[in-house]
Amino acid sequence: MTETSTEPLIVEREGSVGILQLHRPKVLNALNPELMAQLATAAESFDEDPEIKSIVILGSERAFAAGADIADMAPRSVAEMKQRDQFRDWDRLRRVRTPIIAGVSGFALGGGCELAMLCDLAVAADNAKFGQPEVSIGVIPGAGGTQRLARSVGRAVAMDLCLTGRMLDAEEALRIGLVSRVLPTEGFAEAVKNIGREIAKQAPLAVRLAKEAVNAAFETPLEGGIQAERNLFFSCFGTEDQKEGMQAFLEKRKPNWNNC
Ligand code: CO8
Repeated sequence: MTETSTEPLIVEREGSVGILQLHRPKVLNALNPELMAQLATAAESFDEDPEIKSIVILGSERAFAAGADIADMAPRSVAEMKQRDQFRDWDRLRRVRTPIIAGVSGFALGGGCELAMLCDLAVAADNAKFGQPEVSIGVIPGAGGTQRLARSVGRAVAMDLCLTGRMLDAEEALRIGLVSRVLPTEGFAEAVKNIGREIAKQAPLAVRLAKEAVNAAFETPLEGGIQAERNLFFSCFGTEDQKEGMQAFLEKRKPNWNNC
């Protein structure tokens, strides 16, 4: 394992898994512009690296991220907020093609919850707490929270969370579909990396196409989404991995992936 940077972000790689650890411990990993810029740059560079097949974003045991940095935002005017265009880095992250897994331990509030939802998969430690408490500090979610919550957990729960600002625990997050798994806090980081390793074992190009196809469900009406999935499915038949994967199944052996 090689560490290439420290605060506000620790960037590591373990085999085919790129690991990005939010690291602003004094402020519960509050997301300031510097952290978001580094996160986007590191994720893009993993995305360009053919050896990296999945990316994991982690925080600390106490906090994934307690939201955007309130101290940084507090004095800003409308003009300053627009001028800074912080969402550019969120958009860069959204365009990464490699699957990104959010491993949420502790608080994932406001922008922290939005960051988890921006990832392709979110898994929670049993101590996780999610919420969109922006109304308690006079704003609303700004990094996609209202839209992604409404799409992933439905209007009723999205309204409940965004209007009351209440926190929900890991079990409730699992029940409503905000996360796909709840894992013990003990050994959590390793368990999340294992999910990354599981993804990394699959046919890499097919994984990226599957991500694109599932995302199409969020971005298009059903008819358009079905068409997008069909086109991506057909395109798999132009890859060596499709030939290898199916042949390996028929020959009862493990596949050797070539496409990345
Ligand atoms: N920003 C800056 N500092 C923070 C933040 C934050 N979001 N959250 C916690 N901190 C700091 C605290 O100020 C405190 O600092 P200090 O030790 O210097 O006083 C330290 O972290 C520890 O926090 P607490 O003492 O408050 O710890 P507690 O265990 O008592 O409470 C909580 C933990 C419940 C998480 C509490 O800290 C809290 O409520 N935090 C704020 C949560 C919040 O409101 N988040 C939403 C922010 S707004 C947002 O995310 C909008 C996103 C949209 C756009 C994003 C791009 C611009």
